Amino acid sequence: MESVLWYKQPADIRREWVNALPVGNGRMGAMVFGGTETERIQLNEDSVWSGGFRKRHNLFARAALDKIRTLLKKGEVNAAEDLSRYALSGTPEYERAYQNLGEIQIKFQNMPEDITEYDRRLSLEDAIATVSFKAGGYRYTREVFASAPADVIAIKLATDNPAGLSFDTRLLRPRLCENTGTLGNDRVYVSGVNGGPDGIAFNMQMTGQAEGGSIEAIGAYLVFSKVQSAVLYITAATSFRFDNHMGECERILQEAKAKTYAHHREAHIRDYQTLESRVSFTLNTPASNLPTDQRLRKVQEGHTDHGLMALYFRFGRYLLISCSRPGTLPANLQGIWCDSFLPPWDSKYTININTQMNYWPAEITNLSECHAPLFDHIRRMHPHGTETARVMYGARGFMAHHNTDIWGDTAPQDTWIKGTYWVLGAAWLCLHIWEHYEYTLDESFLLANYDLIKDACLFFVDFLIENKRGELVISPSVSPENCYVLGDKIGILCEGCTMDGQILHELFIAYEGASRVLNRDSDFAKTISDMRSKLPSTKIGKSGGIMEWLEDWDDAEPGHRHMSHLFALFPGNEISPETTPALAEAARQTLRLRLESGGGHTGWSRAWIINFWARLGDGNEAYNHLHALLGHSTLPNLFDNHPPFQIDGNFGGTAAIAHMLLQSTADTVYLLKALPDVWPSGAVTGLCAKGGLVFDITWEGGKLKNARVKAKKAYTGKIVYDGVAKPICLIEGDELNLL
Ligand code: FUC
Repeated sequence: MESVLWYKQPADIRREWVNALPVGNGRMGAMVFGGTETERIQLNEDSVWSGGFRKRHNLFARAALDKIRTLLKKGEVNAAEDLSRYALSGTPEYERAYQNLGEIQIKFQNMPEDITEYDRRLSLEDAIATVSFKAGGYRYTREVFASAPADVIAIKLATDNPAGLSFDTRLLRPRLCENTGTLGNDRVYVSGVNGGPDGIAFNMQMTGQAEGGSIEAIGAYLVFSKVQSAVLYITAATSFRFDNHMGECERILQEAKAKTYAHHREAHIRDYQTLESRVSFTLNTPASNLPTDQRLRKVQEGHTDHGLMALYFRFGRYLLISCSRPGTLPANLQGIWCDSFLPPWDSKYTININTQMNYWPAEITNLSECHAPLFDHIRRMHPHGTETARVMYGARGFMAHHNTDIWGDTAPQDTWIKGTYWVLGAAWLCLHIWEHYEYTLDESFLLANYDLIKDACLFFVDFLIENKRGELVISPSVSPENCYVLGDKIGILCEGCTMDGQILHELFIAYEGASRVLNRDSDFAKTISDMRSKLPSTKIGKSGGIMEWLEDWDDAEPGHRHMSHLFALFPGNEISPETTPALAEAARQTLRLRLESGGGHTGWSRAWIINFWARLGDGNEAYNHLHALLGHSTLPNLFDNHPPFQIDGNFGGTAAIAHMLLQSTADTVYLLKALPDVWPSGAVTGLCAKGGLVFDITWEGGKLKNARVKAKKAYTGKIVYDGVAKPICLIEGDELNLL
């Protein structure tokens, strides 16, 4: 199995952050550059954001809503858009930004310049980044890992040079830092408050241990002289979680130092492997002896490298394990890895697809617990989202617009008509609650989060209006983030669009399901079911594709990266070749048209496209776009490239590979539905299906060879392979071969 990212040179210290290798324990992240004279390890902590929570509701919204709706009804779209900009935008318009925490700098003394046998790698087997080289005839090694059990970044440096290793190291925050200094004779710290008096205060600390030689704390430096090996432990904490965040750092480091490095290393590997080893994937291709960046370059030149695809899949799971663990904040636009103080889109949560895409691999690739931070965050958003619903729209229930931040802010972000006034953020996020339930059948989880789904529905009970055809629609609405041709004008806002109906359909189905499972609120469920029957349905337009709006308007941007009107194909379930063949064919046509006009140019968009083809059962197309994802939208360290780096494509691509091999609805599992011809043999273990099933599958000569299923819960349904359905009925704990 592919297990390592490796390179023959350090990541360039000045520019090439995206060459550095990521480690993370969910809460803290580090990017390892692997320099020889100096080492730089850039650091993140998930709650280092700028500024506190603000109420940003536009108090003119409620009064303007009817006027905006009337203008849209009368076709005065641009006037409706202007009024929305004035009356619906947040005041102020921006949410908070995620930020760089800082970095560790290590400066080696008297390091000989004749570097040979340089090797930098990240092992996905044990989640340890290593650097190794020879200088002056002696071996120098370094390893870095982010331990979840010990809550630290751990670094070990060693040499076989009898003269030992001498270096100084410090923690650095290049901006927005208040204090730095020593704490005793083996610890240094950096602290500050981020973004004004109500901002998040942070503290980071580093302590060291030397074997042989000496260690001394001077100024803001730890100075190591002539040591045979040295260990560094780094941690950080903020006021987001702890009043005494400095004390928290102290406690963590004291506990870290009380145990040996070997103990931490072993505990880390055990912890990581508990999650990682659940799934394996191999395409039986010969192992490559090329470094990862060279393999990627070859793919960019058009060569195939199936092993690199398997590595990409494994890396996607590695990233999710490393940036989203129970108790942490959810993966943001960059997961947890961010070297900027003003990152692209604030590296926050864009919830009109990107955050959701981050979690597409969570259930199917057997990382269900890594999904938990998203649920915690929906809970964090809930009080703000009920206030936004009430204050801005005079509605009950829970809503969010197209972004949220560390505080769970739900007021609109930007004054950007194509994105800002979209009201389905909470609705789409709540589908993840239902998805988690469908995979795990965990009723206590569903009960604990039932109110979120219910309140997301309640908002639409008050907010939807009837259009001229008697359909229940959102107004103002937008099909993210596209626009349409309206005579000689371009329109963005409208009265209902296809995606609205599709998301609401899934939300209402989810709610009705939850109400049934938990035996609650049958009257309200009836209201929701009645509303569902009045939602606009997905229609086929004059192009033969799915209509993006309720009128058959032309796309003003036919190659747009968002394919919102295919939501029902993926991640939704309403369209499939098996249940709605005509709509599935129209979805194909939509994809063709979008792609002909240049669609799929961002990493995440390409990743979505792979999932669409997988859903349509077209493995060869899925493969072509997976190849394009690696060839056009992947950085040297295998991070997804929007451009710039944005992690959603990694997760969307990982989920897509899983969906090529296995897909499921509540009572049907499809095996190898989108297996490309160029993957004739392979094996995958540990993929999950809805209903609490776990599968190990092997195939040969392009045909299923074996499928073993384990039932975590009782299951009645069918398994479909090659168009043939086989009914199965399993009791909890059953494990059997299907062929
Ligand atoms: C949406 C996308 C952009 C980008 C941003 C973070 O607005 O349309 O491409 O991914 O989110």
